[in-house]
Amino acid sequence: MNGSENEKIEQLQPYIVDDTGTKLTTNQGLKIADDENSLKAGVRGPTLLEDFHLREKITHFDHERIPERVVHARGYAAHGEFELYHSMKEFTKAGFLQEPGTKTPIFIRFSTVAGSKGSAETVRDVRGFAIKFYTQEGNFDLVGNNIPVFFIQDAIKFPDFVHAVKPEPHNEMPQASSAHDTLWDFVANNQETAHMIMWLMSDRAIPRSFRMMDGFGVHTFRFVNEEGIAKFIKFHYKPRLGAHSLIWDEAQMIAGHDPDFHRRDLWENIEHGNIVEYDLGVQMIDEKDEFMFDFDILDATKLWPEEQVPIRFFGKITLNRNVDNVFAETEQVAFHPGNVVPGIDFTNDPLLQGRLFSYLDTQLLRLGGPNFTEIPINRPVCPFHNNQRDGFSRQRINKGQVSYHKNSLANNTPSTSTWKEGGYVHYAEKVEGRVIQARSESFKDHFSQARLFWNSMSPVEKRHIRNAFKFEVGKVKSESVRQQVVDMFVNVDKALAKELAYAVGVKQPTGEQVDVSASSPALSLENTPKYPYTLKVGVLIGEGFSGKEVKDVVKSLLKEGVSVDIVGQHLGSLKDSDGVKVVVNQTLVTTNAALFDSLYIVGGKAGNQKQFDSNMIEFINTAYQQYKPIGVASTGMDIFSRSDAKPGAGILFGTNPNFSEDFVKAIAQQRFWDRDVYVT
Ligand code: HDE
Repeated sequence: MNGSENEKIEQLQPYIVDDTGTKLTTNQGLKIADDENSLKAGVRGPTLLEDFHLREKITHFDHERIPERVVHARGYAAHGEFELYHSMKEFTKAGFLQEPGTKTPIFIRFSTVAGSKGSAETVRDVRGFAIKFYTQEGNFDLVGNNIPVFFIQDAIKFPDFVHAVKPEPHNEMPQASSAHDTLWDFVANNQETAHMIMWLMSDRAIPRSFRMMDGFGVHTFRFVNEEGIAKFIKFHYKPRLGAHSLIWDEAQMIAGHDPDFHRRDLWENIEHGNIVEYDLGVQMIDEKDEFMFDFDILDATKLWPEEQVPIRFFGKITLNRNVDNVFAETEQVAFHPGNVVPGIDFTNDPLLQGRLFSYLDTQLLRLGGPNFTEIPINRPVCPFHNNQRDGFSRQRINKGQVSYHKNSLANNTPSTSTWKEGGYVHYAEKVEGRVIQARSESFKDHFSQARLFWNSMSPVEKRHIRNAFKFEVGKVKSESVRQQVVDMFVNVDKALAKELAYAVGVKQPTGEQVDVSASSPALSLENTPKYPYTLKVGVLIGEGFSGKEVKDVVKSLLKEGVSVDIVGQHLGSLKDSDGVKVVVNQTLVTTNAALFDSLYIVGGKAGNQKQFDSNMIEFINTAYQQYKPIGVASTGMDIFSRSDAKPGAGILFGTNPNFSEDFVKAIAQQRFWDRDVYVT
């Protein structure tokens, strides 16, 4: 077994088919003699109904598509494992959280929310971060996002929210974007959205990579231990590479140059054997402390500040294997927050409660009936037995006479299990009250945490949020909606709302911001860890380079795990005068500066010098405007001096004796914000 094999991968093996080197047959196994021509009465005559091969092939093709997910349609997944490093036995009975060292196979699907299945990946949106743990006690699904709060508080509003954010129904525009009238009309008229909108306007909504974003279970769940003692919990997953983001112009350029940017990044890194890791942890609150906070812990528009409730990390998530077939695995995987194991339970969060219905329901339509749990990617790795029978595409062949409980003919089996035997027993929460359709008073503060988030941002992050608001609300055609948004966000920050009012041409707001001065440093991406590992450098190179210089620099980048693309005027290889050869794997027209974290400008000669120089200057200008580090080799000085980039922080020259070391540090830093390139 290599490192990426586990019980789930083994379970999938009998279903994996390799058609290479085989004979072409029908689905009945009949060998095919002709796959080029349908059966006709005469070479130019009518096609015959008798042609079963034609009919089977076309019919199957006609039925290849299934409905895309109503939300989170655009997604990408990989296999991996979860390894427990601290026992959580004290808090939960969950079998996979008992013994340190226990490994559990996992499957993670990342997604955007609003866009269709074929939409670009670097759009401004929340990212889904759904994990299926194939535990020995059944599948546990942690169906989270990369933002810790949500737009609404009660599930009954989800269809309204989704209708508002999706493309507008009369003209189906815009695709995969919240920058339009209906979303902002919804926001202003449903002010529980305020906190989440602050996150959506922030850099969190344009992650650099699936490998570099936080994950959150969002809802408050429960851990319950063997003795039946419960704690409220919130799940957190943190990437070991730190959480990093794109900047808006870059994200927009990437959406055009490589709409598959995020999946390509994940797929390539796993293919290259690079380490993709996150730590999994929980925040915990004792049952007795339920009402100790100035927010309601059942309200999914609120987070628990880490400074108040620290995260206890207990295990490591690793992704290490790409799927064999995206449809069979990534598309057919069916997540459901209701898939839990003993020791993990729900709370009365009204958003969570609605999800417990929705996910099962949606799979029935999407996967065509109740047997979707038998699809290989969805099967648990532990045995499963019950009296459910039949339905479309049933795979199991259940033997015997009995398919009911209780029975005597099969000795009352399959039989139930007690809590001690691993049976799922719902937490015996005490409930009382009147049946009522209402929102708790404790859910009504929509602005304090929105302001807490704003207070926690660095000046650069605040600038990005202001710009995002100006872009998004600036796209809204209705002046009344623009005014309502300005009047709403004055509650969060007066200066922000005033600037927005000016930018979107509406009256200055008259309200006041809420009186909250607290901040939570953990919310700022400024404080995230920074490493050079797996960041991508484009080496812009022509003929006549200094072989030794380039070789040494590239070697030191590779040593730190930096990924390098050699970008020339044409594909093939280039040689310097000492015979050092480099193989060009991208050209200045197949790629773009936005797709790199950093550039190394080697410069040199090319067949069409004028074009080579002007393409290189465009690359340098773009990287410079996007605040990226740029390394300049001795042969690159001339072209660099002809660009708009100016020497300063994050610009490193090969003539400096510590160049390689400093360049690697600058790559890890990723951005050098003090360049005077933007005013807005
Ligand atoms: Fe989902 N959500 N959701 N959601 N959600 C779906 O299930 C729904 C919510 C999330 O990669 C759907 O299989 C309701 C919060 C992820 O396959 C659907 C409500 C969070 C994914 C559905 C929410 C999420 C989904 C669409 C409000 C973060 C993708 C297809 C009550 C904690 C999973 C499907 C994947 C997918 C319903 C709110 C995360 C329709 C009704 C909050 C990551 O069932």
